[in-house]
Amino acid sequence: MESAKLYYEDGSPFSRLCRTLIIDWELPVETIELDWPLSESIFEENPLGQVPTLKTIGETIFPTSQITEQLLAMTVEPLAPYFDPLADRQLLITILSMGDAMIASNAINKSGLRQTDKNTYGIDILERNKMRIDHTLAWLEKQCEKWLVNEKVSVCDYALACLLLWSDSRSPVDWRKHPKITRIVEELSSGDSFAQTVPNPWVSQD
Ligand SMILES: N[C@@H](CCC(=O)N[C@@H](CS)C(=O)NCC(=O)O)C(=O)O
Repeated sequence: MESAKLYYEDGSPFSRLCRTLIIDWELPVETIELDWPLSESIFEENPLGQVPTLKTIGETIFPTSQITEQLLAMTVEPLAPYFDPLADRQLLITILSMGDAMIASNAINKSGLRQTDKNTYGIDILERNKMRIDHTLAWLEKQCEKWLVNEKVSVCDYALACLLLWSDSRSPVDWRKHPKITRIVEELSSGDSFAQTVPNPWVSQD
């Protein structure tokens, strides 16, 4: 039977989350690396033109939150990281949305699109994204126990670690001022699935 395929890009933190889950949940999913910038053919798979994109028999799944739920559905027994979509969905989507803000600000900076004209929009987008990120991190730190969800490592911890490790090499965020978040990210970053998915700093730009 044809296996499911995950299209990913080496530097993408959203893709890294899916790749670590595939490794740690021991899933029969083939991972297919796409070059940066993504070719326009990705729009044939995903109308948003983004990775990660998961192709299973008869279905193409995105965005990342939906892919994590599909990957969970493919597991045969509960394995770390744990995930209860009903209970954890708001937390996961908030973390992933913070990631969207991080990626958007990085794209604005790297493509030279900083403000050059009068701002008639009412807010400074880069400043507002920075506030989103700072407030989300403070909110996460406040509700953190050992892990973001109780005493068990979850998909939310993995998502946060993928995004903050990405930020170190692309658009630095001062996340190390939060001790509980720092412990989570440092502990996860030394694990096998994170070691196997370290991006090449010289190849990908995103
Ligand atoms: N909200 C999306 C974000 C995915 C995303 O931003 N992917 C980036 C790579 S990190 C991408 O494919 N960018 C290519 C493009 O926008 O052209 C998700 O949750 O999957």
